[in-house]
Amino acid sequence: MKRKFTGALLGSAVGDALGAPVEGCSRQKVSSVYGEGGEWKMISGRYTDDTEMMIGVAESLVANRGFNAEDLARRFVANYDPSRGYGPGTKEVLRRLSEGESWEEASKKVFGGAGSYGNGAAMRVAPVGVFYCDDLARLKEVAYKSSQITHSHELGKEGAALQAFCVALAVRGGRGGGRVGERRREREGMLHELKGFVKNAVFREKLEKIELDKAKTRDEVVRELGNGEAAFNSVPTAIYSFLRTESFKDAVAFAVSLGGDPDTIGAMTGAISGAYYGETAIPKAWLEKLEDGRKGRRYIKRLAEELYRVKISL
Ligand code: AR6
Ligand code: MG
Repeated sequence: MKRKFTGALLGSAVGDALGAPVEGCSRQKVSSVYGEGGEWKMISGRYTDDTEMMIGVAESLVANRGFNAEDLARRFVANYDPSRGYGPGTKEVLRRLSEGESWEEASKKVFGGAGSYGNGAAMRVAPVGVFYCDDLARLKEVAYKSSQITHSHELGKEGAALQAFCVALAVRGGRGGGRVGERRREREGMLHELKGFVKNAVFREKLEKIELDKAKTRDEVVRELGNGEAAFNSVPTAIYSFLRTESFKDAVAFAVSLGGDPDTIGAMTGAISGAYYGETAIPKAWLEKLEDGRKGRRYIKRLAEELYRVKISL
């Protein structure tokens, strides 16, 4: 169980760092950078806003032994390093929060008052998924409230809840035997639960396009599921990247290979896959390359272990 917590948080950071150098690139450009041979050597190891915010979520859950919106909003502001590549909506919300606006209100002002449906709430939600893995009602409530701080659009919030739920299913899964038939049935069960979980048609329609008995080409995945910054163009894509593969490495490499918003699709796929396969399934070479400064790889691992300790002490 502990290795699933560390796997989810480190997996998210590793996926983010793997995708970061090719952010905004086409699928074709990604293969010219990482090669076609399947080697997937991590280029830089520097993580982006996805991981910086995910760290804030984990720190806040640990310090408060659960969710505390005001504290989380303060941590997002305190941790903010503009060089990590934040989305424009989130930048504006963080500025408003730093000027004293309330966590419930600041996010409602962006995009002409519609609020953001970007994937910025889903990309950081892995700690919520592992921490509330056994309490679906609370998981959903906390995913929504943690989104509200920066992403108040219903689709931004449901995207985060869907990603958190998939991480929770991954924590609970992967314990049976390794037989192909069993693995297959488990994934069908996960997909079924995910479809039953979502309320908005845009997510339901995307999940309906996922077929486990047919491998889509990358072009089909990009066309049918998307590879962009909107939650509905990236959360189902991350879920699909996990479901179609059989290892952490293949899942995250597939996610990044799609281009578009690969740091975030990589982070979300890495969180699900890390929660499912556990920390030991993350390629050593990727983990070793992940930055290890003040809030780097060892810090993230300790944070995940503390989150686990808090969880089992409740
Ligand atoms: N109306 C129109 N466009 C929207 C709306 C809306 N209501 N909401 C979002 N968008 P943002 P994020 C589009 O800025 O979600 C970083 O690189 C709009 O084009 O809230 O925190 C992260 O790593 C907007 O710029 O940022 C992620 O990869 C975009 O969605 C990515 O950016 C992102 O929403 C998203 O981060
Ligand atoms: Mg990013």
